[in-house]
Amino acid sequence: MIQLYTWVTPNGKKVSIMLEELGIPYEVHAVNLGQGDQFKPEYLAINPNNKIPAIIDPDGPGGKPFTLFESGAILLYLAEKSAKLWPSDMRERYTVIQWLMFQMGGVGPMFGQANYFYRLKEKVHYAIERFHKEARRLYNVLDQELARKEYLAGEYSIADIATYPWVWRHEIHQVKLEEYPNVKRWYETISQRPAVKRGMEIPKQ
Ligand SMILES: N[C@@H](CCC(=O)N[C@@H](CS)C(=O)NCC(=O)O)C(=O)O
Repeated sequence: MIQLYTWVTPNGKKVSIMLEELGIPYEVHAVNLGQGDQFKPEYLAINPNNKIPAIIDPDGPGGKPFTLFESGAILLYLAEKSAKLWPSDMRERYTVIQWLMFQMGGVGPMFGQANYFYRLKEKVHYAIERFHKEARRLYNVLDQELARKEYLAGEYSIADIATYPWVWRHEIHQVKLEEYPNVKRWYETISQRPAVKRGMEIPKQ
């Protein structure tokens, strides 16, 4: 069974949503970031970058166990291995990868910084303004794209799975979805998916 190392944060929820969408059985290991579990030697042996998520697939390539960290790499691996949510057409596949990279390089880091500075007790106004502005710019890009398409890459894909849990945090980075009606429609549609509902509950606390 796939072993999933995760916590209650957006990057972890991407992988539990994906495993639920694929219907792959998995065992959850809660890595309590607040208590510093990510720095324990046994976890660093799985992810030397001391972050969640990570997986161990006992039936990896060549039938041997495979350890993988970085949520984008895990989504790509699970999609390719299962041949689901993984377009066979090269143009479609790279459109999915493009929006996945947009999430990994933009949405995740920028929304993450905005969340951090909004929650910090000592308010650093320059940082709040910078990351809030960048988050809003990214919401605008998403909104324009979703005005033309139901999902980021056309069909529902790992790009949506990667982006959804970050938009789920919109209240923390103080963005009103009403200002981005296409993102709101997309967010509400994805929220209705049974696999997404189940994946968002992981890890159970
Ligand atoms: N690029 C990484 C980012 C992972 C990441 O930032 N994880 C956060 C939680 S969402 C974490 O584990 N932070 C713990 C720490 O930095 O000590 C990925 O997508 O997997």
